[in-house]
Amino acid sequence: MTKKIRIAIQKSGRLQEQSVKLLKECGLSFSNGPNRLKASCYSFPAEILFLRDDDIPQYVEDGVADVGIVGENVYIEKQKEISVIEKLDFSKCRLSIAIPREKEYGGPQSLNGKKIATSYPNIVRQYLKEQNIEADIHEISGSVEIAPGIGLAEAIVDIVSTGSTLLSNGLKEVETVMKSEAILVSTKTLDPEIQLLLEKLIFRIKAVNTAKN
Ligand code: PRT
Ligand code: ZN
Repeated sequence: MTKKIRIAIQKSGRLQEQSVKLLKECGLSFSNGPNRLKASCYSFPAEILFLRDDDIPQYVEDGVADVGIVGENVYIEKQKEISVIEKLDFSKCRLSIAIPREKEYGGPQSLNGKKIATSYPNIVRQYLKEQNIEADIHEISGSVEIAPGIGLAEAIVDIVSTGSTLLSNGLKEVETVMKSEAILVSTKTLDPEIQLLLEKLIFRIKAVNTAKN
């Protein structure tokens, strides 16, 4: 029996639709009902695993999935021993610092001694270290944008796409910490048969993305 490459994608959320679309454009057909955890492909030796995006780096590091599609922001935050194979050109966003609109911004150094709320503590810690800033990181898992309004923090670091969430919460974007887009990640060492399947897949992804640009 030929081996199958196991591909982890987001179960539901902002990455889901385009991850499915990309794989389908690469000729991988599978059914993705709302309650499925995995699906077999009819047309390519692959199995699709549907997971929360936060769990994908761990599954790939453990080799439960051979490859996965995640946002670069999640890849960097999770600090797992996995390889970045390809940038995928969708789900583009940035991780930015924002402060209350009425406050004056005096550069990164003005964050010294402040409280920063974020769902990305590792990325923020690294940024503060590089900038030589001592600030207090307050980790929260959702609705980060409400933190300044309720007195939990003086600044936030969160994902920004159009900026409308910041605007409607009375915040302004003052600094970009990192840019992000969807990426394909893989296990560090792959079985040779799976490696060949991955190379086929990468070839198709490149062809699909070149045709678009
Ligand atoms: O359930 P699961 O854990 O799988 O999903 P999730 O809720 O953690 O993630 P999801 O689906 O919201 O986002 C998945 C990935 O999409 C992120 O990790 C980013 O790489 C990417 N992405 C792209 C975004 C956005 N754009 C985005 N706008 N992720 C989140 N947002 C949110 C942001 O948190 C903020 O609340 O949208 C709001 C800002 O958007 P604007 O347009 O108002 O600026
Ligand atoms: Zn998530």
